Amino acid sequence: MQQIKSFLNNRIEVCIGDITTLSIDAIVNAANSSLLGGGGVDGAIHRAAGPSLLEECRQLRSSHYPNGLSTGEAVITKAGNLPSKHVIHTVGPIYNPNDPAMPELLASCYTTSLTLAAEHKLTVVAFPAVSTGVYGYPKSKAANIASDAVIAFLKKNAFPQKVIFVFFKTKDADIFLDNAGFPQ
Ligand code: AR6
Repeated sequence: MQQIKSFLNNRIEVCIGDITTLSIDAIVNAANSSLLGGGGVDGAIHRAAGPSLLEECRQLRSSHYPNGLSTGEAVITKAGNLPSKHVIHTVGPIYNPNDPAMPELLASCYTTSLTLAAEHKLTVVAFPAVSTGVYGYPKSKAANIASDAVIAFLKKNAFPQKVIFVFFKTKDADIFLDNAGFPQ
């Protein structure tokens, strides 16, 4: 994992690498409402975590979310064989430029994930760029929404102490930094 920038007295880091390799309190999964896995970062997380994560997700579906997890919501599980202690699964919006609810739904992914982290007193949490892959959210717009949501949350809450934005590709990290609302 390569750290390229930090902000807000080191409470925010921007890194390039594979989120599944992080030994921290929680990594966030850009899941779908089924919670039963998929491609992209979701596929990578389930592959690295092994079958116990899928089993816990199956149980959550039958106990709490028979119709799936709604867009903008988040749920926390253990992390199976991953080096991280927990996975926070959130469902980003599938991008639709004509739907005015998009920014609010994407911001909600970050805020509900961070609320769970705070409730569990987690110190370090990492996010992938939710919705910006298969779900097609423009990376520049998503950068602005994600950074604003995280800054607002951290200013109001002591936990988590640190949030890491993780990008798989250097170019995505550059787009993020160009469009994020971090104080320079
Ligand atoms: N570490 C960090 N970032 C990653 C990794 C990784 N190992 N792998 C991919 N990314 P996506 P979405 C980046 O498509 O748009 C799945 O099928 C990737 O480069 O994973 O929210 C789910 O099951 C991109 O920037 O998530 C859903 O059906 C970002 O993660 C759907 O895709 C998000 O891309 C969710 O789509």
